[in-house]
Amino acid sequence: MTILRLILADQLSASISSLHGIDRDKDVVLLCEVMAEAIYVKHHKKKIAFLFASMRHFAEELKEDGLQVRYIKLDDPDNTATFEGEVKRAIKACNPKQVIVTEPGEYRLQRIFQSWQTTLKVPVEVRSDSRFLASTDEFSVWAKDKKQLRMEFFYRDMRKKYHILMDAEGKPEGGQWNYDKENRKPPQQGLTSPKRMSHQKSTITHEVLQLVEKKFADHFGHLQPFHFAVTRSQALMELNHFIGTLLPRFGDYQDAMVMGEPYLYHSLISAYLNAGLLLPLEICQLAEQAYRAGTAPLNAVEGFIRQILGWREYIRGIYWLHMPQYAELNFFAAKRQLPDFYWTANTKMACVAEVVQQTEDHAYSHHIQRLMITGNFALLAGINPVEVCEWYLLVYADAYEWVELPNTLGMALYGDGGIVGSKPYAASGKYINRMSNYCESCYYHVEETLGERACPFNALYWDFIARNQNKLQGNQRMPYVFATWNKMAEDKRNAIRKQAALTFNKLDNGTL
Ligand code: FAD
Ligand code: DLZ
Ligand code: SF4
Repeated sequence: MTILRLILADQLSASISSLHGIDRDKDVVLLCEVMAEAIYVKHHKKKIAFLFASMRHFAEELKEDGLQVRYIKLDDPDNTATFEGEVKRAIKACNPKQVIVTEPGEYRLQRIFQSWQTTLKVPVEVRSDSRFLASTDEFSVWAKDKKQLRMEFFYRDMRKKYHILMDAEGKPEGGQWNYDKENRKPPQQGLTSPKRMSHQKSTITHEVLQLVEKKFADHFGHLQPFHFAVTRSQALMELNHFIGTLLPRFGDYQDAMVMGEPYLYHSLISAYLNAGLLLPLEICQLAEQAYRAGTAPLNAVEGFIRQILGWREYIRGIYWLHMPQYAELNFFAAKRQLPDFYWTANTKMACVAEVVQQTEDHAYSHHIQRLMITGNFALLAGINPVEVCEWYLLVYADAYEWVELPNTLGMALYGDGGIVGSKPYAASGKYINRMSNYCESCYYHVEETLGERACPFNALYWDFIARNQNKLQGNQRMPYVFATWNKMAEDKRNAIRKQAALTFNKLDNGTL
C-alpha cells in the first residue's frame, strides 16, 4: 500500500530522511505551495520566489528519477492554503496507509505535525533530519550539566567527530583550533569583490516570478533582478565559485562592510544550504580540500568551516534545547516598536540605511551587517525582540526559525540573557567606523557623541550601558565598560543621557 511522503520547502535534498526506503511504484511524494506558510510572516518576495522555484525544479528532478510526485501549486484552484488541508486532500486522493515527514525546522510546525497523530486518519511518522551533523539528542547530551554552552567547545568536538582539519596525530591542523585573530581585517580603501553569479531562468522560474509578483505585491522586498540558484546543480556552481575564487580572502574580510558591496568575500550559500540544495558536510569537505591543495589559507578555511560545522549546528542545538520558552525571553524587557526605517531604509544613519536597502534589494546581508548594524541598533534602542525577530525571519532568504531565532534573540539582542553570547554585542559608532566605510558618507559625525549631528550609536551605546548596569553587573566580561562609564564626570554622563533622550525623540518622530 501507498505511503505519502511530505517534503517541505526547506527539505529539497534527495537524501532527505522522509524518502529513505521509498517504493517508487507505490509511494507518493507530496510538495505543496501553501499560502499560510508564505504569509504567517510576510516573507520577502525573493524568498518566496526562491523557495517555490526550487520546489518546482526539485519535484521535476524527482519525477525524472522515476518517483511519483503530487505537486500542488499556489494557484491550484483546489489548494486549501495549509499543510494540513493539503495532506488531507492527498490522503483522500491516494489512500495511503501512512504519512512520513522529516522533522521541520520550526517548533510551530512540529506542534502541527504532532497534532496530526490524532487529526489524520492514518499514522504519521516524523523522522529526524539526518542532514544536520549533530542530532538534537546529541546536542542535548553535550549540553547536559554544562554551566555555559560555548560554541567553541562544541565545535572542537565536531571537528574531531568528522575529522575535519585534523592532522595525523588527531591534533587540530596547524596546531590551533581557531584562527580568528588572523581574520576580521578592516576594509582597505577601494575594497571590492569579484562579480557574483547570475543563473539563467527556466520557464518554471519565469512562471514563479509572475506568480509572486501577482500574489505578494504588498510583501517587503524587490523581486527583480532575480539571480538566485534554484537547483542543486546551480547551487553547486555557486559553491564551487566561492571555494575557487573567494574563499582565500574570506577570513580577511569576514567582518568588513563596504558601501555598495553587499557580498564582499562571503559565500552566499546559506539560502541553498538551509533549503537542502547543498549539504553541510560536502561544503566543509570541499573547503578542507582547498586548504590541502594549497589554494586557500588555513585562517580562511578554518574560519569558514567553523561557521558551518560549529555555529550553524550549535545554533540549531540551542533552538531545540530551549524551545518553546526561548521565543518568549526578553532579558532587557525591551519594548520599543520596530522603527519604520527597518522597512523603508529612510534614515539619515548611512549604515542602517545601507543594510536595510541591501536587504530589500537582495533578501541578504552578511553576518556583521545583521549583528552590528541592524542588530546592534535594535539592542541599543531597546526594540521589542518579538518585532525584531519577526523582521529577521521574513526579510532574509535563508531564514527559518531554528536558525533565525537564536541568532537574533540570543546573539544580536542578548534577549536570552547569555545562553548564546557571553556578553551583549553592543557597540558604538567607533566599531562601525573601524570595520566599514559607511561613516564617510553619513549625515552624522562618528567622532561626536553630543550635538545635532553626533552619531546616534555613541550616546545610545552609553545609555544602554547605564540603563542596564544592574542587569549586567555580574557579567565577567563587562567590568571595564562599567568602570569607564562610572569614571566619567557626572555632567558628561548627564549630557550623554540627555543626548540619548533626544535621539529617542527623533526615533519616535521619524527624523533620525
Ligand atoms: P558566510 O559568511 O559565507 O558563512 C558561511 C556559512 O556559515 C553560512 O552560509 C551559514 O550557513 C553559516 N553560518 C555562519 N554564521 C552562522 C550563524 N551564526 N548561524 C548559523 N549559520 C551560520 N543565518 C541563516 O542561515 N539564517 C538566518 O535566518 C540567520 N539569521 C541571522 C540573524 C542575525 C541577527 C545574525 C547576527 C545572524 C544570522 N544568521 C542567519 C547567520 C549569518 O548571518 C548568515 O548565515 C550569513 O550571513 C549567510 O550569508 P553567507 O551564506 O554569505 O555566509
Ligand atoms: C517559508 C516557506 C514558504 C514561504 N512557503 C512554503 C510553502 O509553500 N511550502 C512549504 O513546504 N514550505 C514553505 N516555507 C517553509 C516553511 O514555512 C517552514 O519554514 C519550513 O518548512 C520549516 O522547516
Ligand atoms: Fe552609522 Fe554613526 Fe557611522 Fe553614521 S556615523 S554611518 S550612524 S556609525
